[in-house]
Amino acid sequence: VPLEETSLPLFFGWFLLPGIQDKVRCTSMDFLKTLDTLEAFKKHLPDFTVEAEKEVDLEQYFQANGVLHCTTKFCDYGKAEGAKEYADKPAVKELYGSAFELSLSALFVTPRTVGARVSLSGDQLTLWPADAEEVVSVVPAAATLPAGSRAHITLGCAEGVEPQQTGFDLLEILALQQEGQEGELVEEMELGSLAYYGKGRWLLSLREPISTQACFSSLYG
Ligand code: 2AM
Repeated sequence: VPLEETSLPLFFGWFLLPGIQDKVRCTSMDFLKTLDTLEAFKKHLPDFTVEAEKEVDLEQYFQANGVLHCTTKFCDYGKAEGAKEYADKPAVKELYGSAFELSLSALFVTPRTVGARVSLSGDQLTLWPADAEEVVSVVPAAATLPAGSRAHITLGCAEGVEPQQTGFDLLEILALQQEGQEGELVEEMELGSLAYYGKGRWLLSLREPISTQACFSSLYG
């Protein structure tokens, strides 16, 4: 592999500081613990798992992986399209190593992933790649969503599921909302309102967004 390819990271993103990582993980665990005991969840269990189980332990179902972060640009060490252009952006160079406050506005669960939606501020959008929502082959309506719609933190994936799926799952839910489907309001929980979007897709809109400190950096892996 030529050196210029390895000089780019696996990805750029905001990495949550250690203390807040624990808080977000705990909030996510509490949510999963509550969700799988709800009658509404049990009713929709066949959408969620193909196996004819009566119950699913969501905390076991999803595997956590690595440091919590919100990917901005996946570079694949330079092999991904637009990687070099992104790394050369003035905002990326200037803000590399800076601290940010990310706002987590929702938690979502699907049969594949659990994640947190990140609502980016104007400043933060300067670090967002223009093509992040151009994934029409996976989520047809995604390209019509505003920039930053895909921003998320992967909190866990079901066995055999790649982390990039989390962003697709979020875009799918947002595309449904854009079409005017607000989801079926299932329950007012302490954290916020829980809505069901069919096919095992659940969205908890947080009453109080979770503000998380994060450092803009990159991972070489
Ligand atoms: P994630 O951002 O949804 O968690 C390393 O694999 C990181 O890069 C993960 O955080 C992963 O998903 C993200 N990632 C992997 N492949 C990607 C792709 N093709 N596009 C965008 N992000 C990707």
